[in-house]
Amino acid sequence: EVGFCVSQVLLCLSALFPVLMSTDEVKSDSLLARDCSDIYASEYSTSGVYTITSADGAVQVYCDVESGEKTDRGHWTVFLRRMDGEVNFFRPWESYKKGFGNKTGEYWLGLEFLHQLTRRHQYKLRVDLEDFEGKKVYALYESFSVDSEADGYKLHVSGFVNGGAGDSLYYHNGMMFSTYDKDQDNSGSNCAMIYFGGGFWYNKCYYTNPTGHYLWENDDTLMDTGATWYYWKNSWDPLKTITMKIKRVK
Ligand SMILES: *[C@@H]1O[C@H](CO)[C@@H](O)[C@H](O)[C@H]1NC(C)=O
Ligand SMILES: [Ca+2]
Repeated sequence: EVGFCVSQVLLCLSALFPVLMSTDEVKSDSLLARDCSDIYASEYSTSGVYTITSADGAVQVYCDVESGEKTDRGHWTVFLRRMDGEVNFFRPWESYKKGFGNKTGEYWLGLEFLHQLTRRHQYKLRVDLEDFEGKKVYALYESFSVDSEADGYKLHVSGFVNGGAGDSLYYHNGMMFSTYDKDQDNSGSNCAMIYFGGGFWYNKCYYTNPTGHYLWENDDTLMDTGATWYYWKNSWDPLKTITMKIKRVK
């Protein structure tokens, strides 16, 4: 039997691993769903931009090794970063699906990639916030996943742990994703349009709008449209930095 296998390697392999041999399955297999944890395994020790593999090929991403408690450091794959207003976030569905921006600065990683990662493994979510006085807080969610495009890239987030930021995402749990050209929110109008936001899991409309206008300090005229996280200070003040990052649990 062994001798037979040696001469018929492909046939034997396909009998042993039918899933791996089917090209359709390979494309969506977890083998191709990589994140910063895989980089970490091959020894990186500083935060920065790394190349990981996705179903669509190589993707650059910012890996964060600084966040988290001592026992919980590293491995964070950043999927949203706001820090200086250099990137325009008022973009259409296609952009939010595929990702855009500058991996050393502000960017959105892409909904399809988020879906491909979170459909195969369990992830947690961490949101880091900083205000213009340099104060920092965070919110942690023990579970985070994003449904397929056919299901509107619906958000599932639970297991809130308060790092001082309060829970602004509860209101967005179970919502589909919306952009100005794809209204899947619960509002009678179009949240992305009326607040000039980017794309988000808008409800009716939001308690956080991390893809909103980047505003330096508080400008009274535009205050309600900024990149904000309401439950930190019970205010709509814009924030200096917002990053959303995920980490594989298992
Ligand atoms: C990317 O963002 C960083 C930080 O804001 C900036 O220094 C750099 O010039 C940007 N690169 C490009 C190509 O825009
Ligand atoms: Ca609507």
